[in-house]
Amino acid sequence: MILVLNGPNLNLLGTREPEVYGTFTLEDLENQVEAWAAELGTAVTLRQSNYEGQLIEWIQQAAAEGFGGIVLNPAALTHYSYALFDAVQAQPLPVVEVHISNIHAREEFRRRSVTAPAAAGVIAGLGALGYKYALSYLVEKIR
Ligand code: CA2
Repeated sequence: MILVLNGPNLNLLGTREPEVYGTFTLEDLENQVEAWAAELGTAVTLRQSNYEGQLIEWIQQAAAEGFGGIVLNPAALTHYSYALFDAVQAQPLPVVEVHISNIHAREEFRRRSVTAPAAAGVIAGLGALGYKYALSYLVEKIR
């Protein structure tokens, strides 16, 4: 069972900046991720929050909830949240950090991820497909 977490403002997907984030909504993304999970023979739980503390609590509790891995798009928290870094670092599950856009091809402040060093790996710039590849990695890793 894999936990998929999306951070602040990702509930706004599909409402603007389609050239950066595509035209899909969060609901479209979540439906697509569920379909990919079914193809991979795994179950997913999808959550989104605009609150750093909520994401931290979900990460802290994930192993006890029975998840085997986490796909995490920390959104803008990526670039400054040492609290999120600590939460990822302090828990035992493999975490794949995913970004829809190529954060290295955008503003300077997006090029740094403070959370990435605590992750097993990072996928950026592949759009929604990044979630599929992250799931695929975790299914292999957890098996
Ligand atoms: O590319 C990604 O997935 C990001 O994590 C998305 C974050 C951004 O702060 C990161 O630098 C990169 C932002 C998500 C906000 O998405 C919106 C989409 C449409 C309209 C408004 C916000």
